[in-house]
Amino acid sequence: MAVEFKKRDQTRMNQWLGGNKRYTCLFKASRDGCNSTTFHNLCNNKGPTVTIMYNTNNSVYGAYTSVSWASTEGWRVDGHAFLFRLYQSGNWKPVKLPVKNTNYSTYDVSSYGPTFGGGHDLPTFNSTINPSSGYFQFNIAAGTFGHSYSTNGETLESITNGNRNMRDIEVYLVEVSDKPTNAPLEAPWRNTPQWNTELFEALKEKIDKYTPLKELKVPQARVLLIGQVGAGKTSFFNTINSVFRGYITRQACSGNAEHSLTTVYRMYQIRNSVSGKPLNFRLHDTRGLEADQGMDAHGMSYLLDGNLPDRFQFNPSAPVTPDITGFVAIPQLADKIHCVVFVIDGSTVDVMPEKVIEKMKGFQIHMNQRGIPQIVLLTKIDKVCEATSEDLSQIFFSPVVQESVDRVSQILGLPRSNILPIKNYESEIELHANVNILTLLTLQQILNSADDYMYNYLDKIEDGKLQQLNIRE
Ligand SMILES: Nc1nc2c(ncn2[C@@H]2O[C@H](COP(=O)(O)OP(=O)(O)O)[C@@H](O)[C@H]2O)c(=O)[nH]1
Ligand SMILES: [Mg+2]
Repeated sequence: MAVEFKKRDQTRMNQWLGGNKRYTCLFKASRDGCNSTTFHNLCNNKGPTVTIMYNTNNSVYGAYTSVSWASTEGWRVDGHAFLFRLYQSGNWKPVKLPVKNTNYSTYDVSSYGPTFGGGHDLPTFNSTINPSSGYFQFNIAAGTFGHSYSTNGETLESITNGNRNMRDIEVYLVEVSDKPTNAPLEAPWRNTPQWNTELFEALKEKIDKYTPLKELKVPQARVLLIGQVGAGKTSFFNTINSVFRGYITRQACSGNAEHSLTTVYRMYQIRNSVSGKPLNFRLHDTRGLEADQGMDAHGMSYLLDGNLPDRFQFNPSAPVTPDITGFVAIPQLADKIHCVVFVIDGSTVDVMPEKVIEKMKGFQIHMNQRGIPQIVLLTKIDKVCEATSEDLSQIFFSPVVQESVDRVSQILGLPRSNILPIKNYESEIELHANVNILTLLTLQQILNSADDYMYNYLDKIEDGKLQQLNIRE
């Protein structure tokens, strides 16, 4: 998890402080040095501040004081001060602990860093701490948690994991802002055509008529959906299916289960609602991308190469081998995966387990070797941004959504244009025009990527690097 005060955190801080604020970083230990003199030089007499600490367990917590730091060499009185936690071991668990003994809100002493409570409730450092192994080990011992601040059932352990190794400590100046931090942007962060019925009809018709490159004689583009259990893979298929059927369908079973409901490898078809004929792409829905369960790199290679049959039953305790029933020994280009779609729950991007990220990156190596384009679907975007949840057409004006997209692009090393935020149908019983449009815009991008793969394939054939034999006649 990155060490930064994110939009979501700022929104929560605004709620706690009551009103929109502007946050300016005055002190950052990793940049300025973890030194009490530097801290006071940079932060004294500036105004209200919020101190944020990031420990090596990915817990993020800190304190707010409305009183300026000033090296008064004593305790300060502040009835507005509070301690808080934002994340506990990487999980978003915000809690606010208001001051109860206001005489001891902060310990404002020149040889001390930002220190809170007479206990000290939340100790930090004095003098200088030099970083070792990439963190700062705080040198003030834990005092009496709950001395000056309410505990609200929390303990020092539940706030700090008893961990005093800090990746960073930051102090932000808090000022009143006339602009809400998550106010819609003036210009969209990504341009799309005007969302209206004409766009919807045009996209639907285009996808209805979609055919992969004729020269390659591939009847259907194959798109692999891969992601953690509950990310929204099956819902994405159901959403597309609903758009083309013209009503909400839950043909494929979706839902939150401890382990993937989808242990069977399915290659779903979407059909034209009038003719009933399948459209020229398939969505392959795989079991979850779990840290310990799910698929290994070997299984992934078979999947990408088209060796595994429809309805193949994954067994987490037995690796895939060519002995399995229905193994496609000599897959054709038509059987291979032409585009991979990582499906990521947009509302939990910040807390994606390191192991899952590693696993995805491991898979990416195999995809890159094969030249398979990769797209990321950021699902549940309605849970990320309230404005977007109320009106999906705000999605490209949302700074929160933009931030999530940037983040995922960084994590997976994919261009931002490959990261597509979406909202699936989940509890709706009726179609919505904007959900339909966003779904089709997204699907269009996916099919374009599958085409990119096929154009590259054609280039390779024409360069004589591949044998035409690989194409099913
Ligand atoms: N709010 C919201 N919920 C979603 C969205 N997509 C999926 N869900 C819900 O997330 C849960 C898991 O979805 P599912 O498609 O079964 O995930 P899978 O395991 O990746 O196939 C279900 O309860 C869905 O209703 C979305 O875009 N927004
Ligand atoms: Mg599923």
